[in-house]
Amino acid sequence: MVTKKSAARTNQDAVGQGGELHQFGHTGLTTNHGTPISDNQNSLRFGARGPTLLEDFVLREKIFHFDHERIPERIVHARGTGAHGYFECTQAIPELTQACVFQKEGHRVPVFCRFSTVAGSKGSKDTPRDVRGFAVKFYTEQGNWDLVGNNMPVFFIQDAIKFPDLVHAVKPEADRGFPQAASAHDTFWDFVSLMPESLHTVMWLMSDRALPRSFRMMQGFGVHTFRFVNAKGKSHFVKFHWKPKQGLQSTLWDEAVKISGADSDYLRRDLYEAIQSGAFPEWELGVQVFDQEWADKQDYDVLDATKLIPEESVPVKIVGRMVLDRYPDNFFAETEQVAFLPSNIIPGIDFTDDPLLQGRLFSYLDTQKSRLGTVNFHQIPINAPRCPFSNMQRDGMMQTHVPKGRATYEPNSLDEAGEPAGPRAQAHGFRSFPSTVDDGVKLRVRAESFADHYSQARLFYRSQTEVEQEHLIAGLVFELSKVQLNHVRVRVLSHMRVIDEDLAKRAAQGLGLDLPPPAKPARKPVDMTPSKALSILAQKTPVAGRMLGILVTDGADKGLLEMLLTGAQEAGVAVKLIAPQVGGVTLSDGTQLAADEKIAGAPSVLFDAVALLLTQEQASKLCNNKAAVDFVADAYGHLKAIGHNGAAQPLLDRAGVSVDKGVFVIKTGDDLLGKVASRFWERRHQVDGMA
Ligand code: HDD
Repeated sequence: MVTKKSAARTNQDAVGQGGELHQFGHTGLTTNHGTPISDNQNSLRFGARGPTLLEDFVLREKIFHFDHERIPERIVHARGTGAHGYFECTQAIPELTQACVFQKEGHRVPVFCRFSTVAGSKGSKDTPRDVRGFAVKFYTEQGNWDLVGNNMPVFFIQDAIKFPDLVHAVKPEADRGFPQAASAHDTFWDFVSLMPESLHTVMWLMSDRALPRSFRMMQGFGVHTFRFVNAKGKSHFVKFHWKPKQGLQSTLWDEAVKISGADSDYLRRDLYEAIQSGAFPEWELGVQVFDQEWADKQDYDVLDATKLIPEESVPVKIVGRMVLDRYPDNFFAETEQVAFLPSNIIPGIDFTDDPLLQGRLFSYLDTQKSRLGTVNFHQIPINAPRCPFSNMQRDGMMQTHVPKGRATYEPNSLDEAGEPAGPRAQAHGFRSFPSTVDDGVKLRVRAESFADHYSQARLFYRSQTEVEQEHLIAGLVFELSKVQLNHVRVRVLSHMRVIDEDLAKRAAQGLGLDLPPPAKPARKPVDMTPSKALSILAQKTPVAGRMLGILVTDGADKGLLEMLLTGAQEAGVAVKLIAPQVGGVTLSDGTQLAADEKIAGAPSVLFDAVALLLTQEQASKLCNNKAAVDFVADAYGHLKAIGHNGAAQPLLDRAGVSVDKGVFVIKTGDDLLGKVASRFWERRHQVDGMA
């Protein structure tokens, strides 16, 4: 439906910045060229049952535009979702950087943030085992700064020249076109096992980090080492970290598999619903700052993107916060057309010689031309800077600016004749940091300081809790069981032996294979001190932002339900009511209550914890409802809190639930709400295979 508002906006956008706008007040349906349309239901034909006429410009324009609605999807990170918000400086750091966003506490700039999976195509699911993209565009007064990161602090390769190989290896296999959005196949494991530099990131990929419960509950990392440069020209190295206020949380593998069947849009819906309900997700921005002297003392090279800097070695200093408070008005115009460029940088921040970063500086600009079709993609509203911008670049497809005058070159002296001379370079403009290079020899080589591929893979594994190690090994065993080439499995195991002998042994056991001899590392790994910051389960996680599923039937106790609803609201926990039918139920006092979902459409994998408010009669009836039995059995199997009203016991029995700390009769709202973010790990021994 075309509303007055959207019609007016179409006119405005068609003219764009700098153009003249002549509004004649169209408010109804028109063609793209403004001709009013009288009939949008019927094409123009000769007689009521006769042929359609070529003359029908309304039909032809409509179909022509429709035929071209799709643009090439991103080669990686095709499936994503985004939101608008703001970044606020909470700790000014002018001594470190002159970047305008960090000069004054309380200073805010708008941002657009896009989260994504990496390997899957645009129509794939939200919850595969995968790295997640975490890209933020800051619209600053000094131009756009894009921090194009991931939810893992390290990357698979050290040099951008290997990126096409990595992506080809993980994407669906070339001859058969599958598997979609999955690393569990021959070509991926073949490649990574031949490229030991990938092993550290492979550990992250096998861990719970690759199965985030929500985009709102994952960290973000700039990955590379960047530079801060202050007003005096002094430089420090910096790594960027996003830390979610919502805490960290992942799904279990069995849960992720079932979520992808129940709701392939799970993560994007989660973000949408949170923002629409006013529960705006928030992250702190932290920086790890260090200098060359410190960098020179490390066993690893800070320019190597397969390495992280443990927070215990260089603490993360919090300097700002990002709040996402507005979902886009239009998915295509904003989320799809947003173009992130690591080369979008502002004075006060600079690149380093990290060879992966250097390659990215080329790739993103290039890809936007192929995706968005024009060198003028920066004029699309979501990409345009919010500060004035002006230069001598001209023309090109889809030019929407209408610059005036003759000043299309520089230098010029047109001003001496009273004509506009156009923009000039600015004294305070961006200046690259005058870094020195090691030597002047032109070579295709990898620095010796990039040679250790195992120490940090070991650090990561050993920094995980026991439960997380179990998950990592299960992930590895699952993926290698999907690999069909035995020599590839064996090669992976040989690397695991170098990373950690116990890890290798348990993986080999899971696969039913003998342990091969260990791989021969180019450089002997060192034992680094385990880092708590690398574990998800070692962190505290709040209940606010979680989702409780309440299963209700006719006759459910209204008082108990109200207590839960009030408690949830106070705790910032979202609630969905699930009933045998979406039309709802009649509560104990006769009140009619509409449901959000029918049981079969809302399995418990979609919730962090569940409550069962049933009458005994209804509970017995639900014992014959497979979706209801699975609802309870899965919540139990996925180690979630199950609060119930006692009368639900027949259904609990039918689902094979035994009482433990996480299965209880609700007496106060806090009984359950305090446990919404918890998993009852000790239960995993009872439900082997699901957790
Ligand atoms: Fe990349 C997209 C993150 C290495 C080439 N990348 C893309 C996106 C994210 C990242 C989050 C999606 C942006 C969006 O939401 O639109 N990429 C990373 C990180 C890397 C990395 C954290 C390593 C530290 N990427 C990387 C390399 C290359 C690329 C080494 C090429 C040499 N990446 C691309 C790309 C994409 C992209 C092909 C696809 C769509 C796009 O750029 O806009 O150019």
